[in-house]
Amino acid sequence: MQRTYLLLLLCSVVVIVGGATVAASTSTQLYLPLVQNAGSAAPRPPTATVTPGATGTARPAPSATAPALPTAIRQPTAIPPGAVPTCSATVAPAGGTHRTLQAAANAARPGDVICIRAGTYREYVNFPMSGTATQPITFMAWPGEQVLFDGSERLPNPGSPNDAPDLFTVTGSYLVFRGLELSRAARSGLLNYEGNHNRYERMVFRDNYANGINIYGSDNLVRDSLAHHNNGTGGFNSDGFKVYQGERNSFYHNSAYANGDDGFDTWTSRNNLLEFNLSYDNGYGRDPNRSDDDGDGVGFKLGGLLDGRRGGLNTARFNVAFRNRGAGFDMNAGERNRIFNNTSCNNRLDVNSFGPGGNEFTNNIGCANRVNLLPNDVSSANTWNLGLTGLQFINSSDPTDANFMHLPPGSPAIDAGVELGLTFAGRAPDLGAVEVGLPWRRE
Ligand SMILES: [Ca+2]
Ligand SMILES: [Ca+2]
Ligand SMILES: [Ca+2]
Repeated sequence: MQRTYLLLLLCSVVVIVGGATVAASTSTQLYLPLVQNAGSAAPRPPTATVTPGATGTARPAPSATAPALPTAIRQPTAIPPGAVPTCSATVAPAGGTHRTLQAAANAARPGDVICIRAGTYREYVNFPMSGTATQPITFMAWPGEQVLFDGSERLPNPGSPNDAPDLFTVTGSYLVFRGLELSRAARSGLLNYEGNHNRYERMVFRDNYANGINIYGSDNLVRDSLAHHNNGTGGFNSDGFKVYQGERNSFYHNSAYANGDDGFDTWTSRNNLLEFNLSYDNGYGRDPNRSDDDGDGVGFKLGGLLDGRRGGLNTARFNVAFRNRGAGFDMNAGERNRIFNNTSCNNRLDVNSFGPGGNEFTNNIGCANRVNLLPNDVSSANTWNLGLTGLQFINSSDPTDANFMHLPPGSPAIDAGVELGLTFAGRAPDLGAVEVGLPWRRE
């Protein structure tokens, strides 16, 4: 009991940084909103320094070696070969309608479909144009072709990571991006800055210095996409899928792995929906022999507090967090999140909650039943409530296996959940992300 109290106390530490009250992990609080198109006068990160370990979640002890990370995952992203789309314009290195995506974007009008042929493109692209609700502008890879944007010709700025450009900067709304691979950016692969109602489908964000994709704005959707090895800044700001601020952004069927900080981090945004996502092996910086470049390593981080903006009211369901350096699910000073039917295994903690609380946890599997909850969190029908330990899975070691974290016949977690108004099979909902009798990543 005393131990629990001490943990809660530690996790509730609030630190004053530069006059602003901050209660969250160090990895994100130093990252301030940017003014776009500021040219050489790009804003600098705040000068305040924070001692690692002094804030928010207790950081795990440095690990001598990061786990061996997969370099490839079964590729869900490429657009399968098929019918040739009706294209308003084409982009191709050897010259379609345009040789650069920027030229095509500049000429695009609502309703246009810009088709991009195979190749490696070396351009940083701005998207200030907008479609409309009924006539979005689509930028898509040609079906069956690999379209790679490589940002390595511009260099990151290790001493001041925000003083570097993002590969794609999206300020427009009602845009659709499909099947594009964004890699090796000097900062993030894609910055959705104040753009709303944009859709990102079958994208790959990899090997970028900062985040894979970083969203400011509302009502955007990211689905069927990968974010991996975005790890240049370690704990500073290298998340796979990041929302900095905004509301009602949705993440479906995405996978995040081997990112330097967190797999998914909704920071100070609210009312986001995360469903059927996989997050594993996050929290290890680029150098496997150093731990001082490693981040928090949270699978799904659902809070954030900065300048009075508090994250929360997010819904996370049917997600899997596995083998992350930190907690599988961390409320990170967020409030009133709804955490339903998730699976958290082989993480430092299954769940970590601190802040004002009021979160709901229902039907979740925590393989170790190691959870830090607040007194006003509501927790029912989870493995830690039911005393279920030693759960078995058909596959519990390979996140790319089709049966990963699937319950075998006879598991005590089958039909052990309570009804939440969501689809289930059998007599009752199962515990965890994968309902026996239904595909995991269903619509
Ligand atoms: Ca983060
Ligand atoms: Ca490292
Ligand atoms: Ca069931």
